[in-house]
Parts: sequence; structure tokens; C-alpha cells
Amino acid sequence: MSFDLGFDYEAESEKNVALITEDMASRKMSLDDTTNHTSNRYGENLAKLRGYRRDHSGPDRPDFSTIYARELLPQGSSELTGKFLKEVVDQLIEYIKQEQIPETKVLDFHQPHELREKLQLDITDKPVTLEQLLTDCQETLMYCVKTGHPRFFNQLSSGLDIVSLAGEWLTAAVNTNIFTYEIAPVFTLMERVILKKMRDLIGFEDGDGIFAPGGAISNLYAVNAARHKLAPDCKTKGMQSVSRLVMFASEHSHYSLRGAAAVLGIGTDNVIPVRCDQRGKMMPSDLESKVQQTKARGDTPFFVSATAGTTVLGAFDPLNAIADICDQYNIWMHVDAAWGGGALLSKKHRSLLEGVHRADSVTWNPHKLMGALLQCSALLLKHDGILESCNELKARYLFQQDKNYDLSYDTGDKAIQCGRHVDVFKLWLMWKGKGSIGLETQINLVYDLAKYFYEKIRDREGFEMVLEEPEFTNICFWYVPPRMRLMKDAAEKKQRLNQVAPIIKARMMECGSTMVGYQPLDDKVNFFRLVVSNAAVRRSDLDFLIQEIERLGKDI
Ligand code: ABU
Repeated sequence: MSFDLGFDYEAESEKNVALITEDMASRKMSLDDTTNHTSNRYGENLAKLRGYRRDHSGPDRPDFSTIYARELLPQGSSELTGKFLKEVVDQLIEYIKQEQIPETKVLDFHQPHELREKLQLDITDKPVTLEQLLTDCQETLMYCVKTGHPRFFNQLSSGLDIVSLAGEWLTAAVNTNIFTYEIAPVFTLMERVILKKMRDLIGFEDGDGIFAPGGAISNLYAVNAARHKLAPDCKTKGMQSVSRLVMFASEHSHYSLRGAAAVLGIGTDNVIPVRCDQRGKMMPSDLESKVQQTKARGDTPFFVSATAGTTVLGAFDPLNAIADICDQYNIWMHVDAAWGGGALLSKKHRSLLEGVHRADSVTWNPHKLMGALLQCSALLLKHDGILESCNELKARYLFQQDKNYDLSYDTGDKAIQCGRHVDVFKLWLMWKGKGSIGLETQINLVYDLAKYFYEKIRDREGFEMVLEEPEFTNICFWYVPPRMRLMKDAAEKKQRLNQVAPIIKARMMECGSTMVGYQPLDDKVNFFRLVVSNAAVRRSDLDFLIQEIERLGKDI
């Protein structure tokens, strides 16, 4: 079934905003009532979090209301430091425990102006006490969205892996920078191990890689490396030194490819969108004809980005067919597997990425399907040496050539940043703790959960699938409220349906009971996109989501 857009989506969005505002004003009381009635644990849990420190005050607890940060290490007492940090950690442990209870609110939503009033955001000239800082931590936690909650389905990255969290805490405590071996020796070795492991899973025999702050930057690295391979003079002389360079990515590819083109001076007009089939997969025939047209114009096709797991539909492009075209026309093939890369760990699902070994570069975000903590994104390359040649600037104050160790362990000059956060440890620790077998089980589990959800709604009254038989853990669907089901006027139905997901989402956020994303796509009006990537999700949470959509949407 397809609900064609066929109208001005921007104008319709404005109307939707007005509708939602009106809806929220008129329903505020009834939503609060329903929430309290259906699950008064929401309120109880929040109250518990609010009162948490009072419950735990004891004779050994220092009076933090008379103590200031200067009394902690390095100038102050190590005993107080330990007690202060323990208080913070206790708050975090309580938050994590609450987050895992399905009936806990996923969020306590407030409009920005209301939230500003609730928090003490201003920084003053005079210091505040540690008691105030503990209150600030607690209030911050109260209004954070619980992305590890089993009913949070809003983003591709969700869940909270406890071992990965421990890794991030350790990383934060060590507080180093991974640009040189001399200040990050252990993490540098771990990066080598993990990047090699990821390359092995892809099927690269050799190569290189780097952790980057998110998939968009990993994609940027790939475009830059591809351009450098073709036209190394660009690095020093700029884009005047080459003919017009052209990139290709499917209509459903991530917008960061256009961002990379803008940043690198290639220009967003030179990113040619390749058509997708009904399932959101790039059409190789369209790619080839657009490559040929580009060459016929005298321009230079140099980069194709295939996607393994598109953001909305979760589609996997046909990598072998795309690789054939890249081979034929001598074009760098990149695979944006930010979302789908984790499937390589599953014997059952890795065939989705058949042909990935033929790519020149792959973006893979372990903070998505694998469940490592944010941020954890890697760019893997088949070619060794290109990252360095492309990005190195030889800053001698940092990358001295006369150090007392093998300089190939200084990875900082491969990066476009100077300072680089240590993203590897939380992944290394989690991977070691679960083993590849444990990760495989987890990935198969979220697949099975997504399938369960699909099968529950496929034939359920009021639910319409955007994509039948989805191949990944994105499940895209419309909810059609009862009074729209018999509407005859297709145009009116389309316009009304476009309002449904935003209204239900707004109501969900007001209730705080669950979160799921929505968007329009191509000719399709707003639809929900459920993503399962959180190992905490149970079938009962998916049942709850279905009931909640029906409860919140039945009167629209
Ligand atoms: N590509 C960033 C992830 C977006 C999302 O969670 O839907």
C-alpha cells in the first residue's frame, strides 16, 4: 500500500505543528490522568529518583553543603574525592536500574522554556557547593531521555551495555588523547587489534582504519581518501587542480555524503542521487547510466557510496553489482555500513553484505547494532598508507621524528582532527566480555524481535506496512485510526494520515511512555520507523508499543 505525498510537505508540516500545539493544550489533563492510571510507577520512580540522596544520607556522608570543588583532588582530600565520586556513581547506578524497568518513564518531556526554568543553568562567578553539584547531576538525570530503556525505539543507537559503560568510565578517568602512542600506549594497541578484527570481518586482507566521531565523519574520511587517491594534488593546490569530480549515492543514502561533498569543496550538486527500487535498494542500472552520462559530459566520476542498512528502511544495496560497475569505471567504492555493519558478526545475516570485501572503504558504527556506547564509529580501508598520505601535516611539536619508539604507532597524523577521543576501549572491553559469539547472539536476538513486531502488526487492523518482509530491524508502518479507515477521498486521507504519526509521537512524548521515530520518505506520507537495536527489549515491550499507538491514536 502506498500513500503518495502529492502535496506540499513543508506546508503540511506547518499545519501539523499547529495541530499538535492545539492537541497538547486540550489533552494535557487527560494524558496525565491516563498515565497515572495506567502506570503510577512512572510517578513513583521519579519521586524515588528525586528523593534518592535523602534516603542514602548517613553518618559517614560528609556535609557536602559546606564543601567546594577546591577541597577535592588535586589540591584537596582524597577521602572526600572518593566520597563525592561515590555519590555520583550511586546516582548513575540508580538511574541505570530505573531505566531498565519498563514502567519507568522513557522521558519527562518539557518544552525548552519550561525546562530552562526547572534547571539551574547559569554559571556564577562564585563557586557552588558540592551538594549543589550533586543536585545538578540528579536533576540532569531526571530530564534525560532514557535511551537504554526497553521501550525506547527512536534511534538506530539505543540500549546501554554495562561493560561498554564501564569502559567509557575508565576512558573518562584516564582522560587521554589517542593521537600519540606516548600518551595512549594501551589504547593505541587496542585500536590496532580492533580495526584489524573489523577489517577481517569485512574481508580486507590488509589495510588501515581510524575511529572517527560518528558515521558522518567516517564517510567524510572516505571521500577525502578517494579524492586523494585520484588527485593527490588537491591536498596542496585545492580543487582548481582537477576537473569536476562527481560522487554517487542512492536517494536513500545518508545525508552526510552531501555534507562531505560540501566540506571538501566538491559541492553538493556533484553528488548524484541514484534511484532506488521499491525496497530502497540502489538500482545498479541507474548508477551505470549516470556514471556514463557524467563521463560523457567530461566530468570525473570518482566515488560511489553504497549503503548497507539505510537509515529509514534498513535496505542493503546490491554490493556485488555496484562493485562490478566501480571496477569497470575505475571508481572508488565505499560502503556506508554505519547501521548494517554489525550484521557481519552474524552467520545468519552477514549475507546481506555479500560483496563488501570488494569495497575500498567501509564505515561501520559499533555504537549502533553492536550496542557499544556512543560514540564509536570506524572507517576501514582496504589500502594501507592512504590515510596518512592524505591527512598528514607533520606537526613536529607532536609527531617528532626522533622519538624512542616505532613511529608507526603514532596514529594522530592520519586524522583530520588533532585531539582524538579514545573510542576503542568501550568497544574492546564489551567485545572481549561477550566474545564474538555473544555479539552474534545479541544481533540475532534483535533481528528476531523485529520480526516478531512485524508479524504482530502485519495483519492487525489499522496497521499498514510501508515495506513488506523487511530484511533488517527497521520496521516501517502507518497507523490508520478507525475513523480514517473508511475514508473514500484518497487526497484527504493522505493529508490526514500525514498528521497521525506526528500527533501520536507528540502524545507519546508528553506521556513519556515510549518513543518511536517517524518521517516521510519519497512519495510516502509520515510513517513510523521502529528500530530494534537494544538487547533490553522484550516481546512485551513491543506489545506495549502497539497498544500505546492504538491508545494514543484511536481518536485522531
Ligand atoms: N545516522 C545517524 C542515526 C540516525 C538515527 O538514529 O535514526
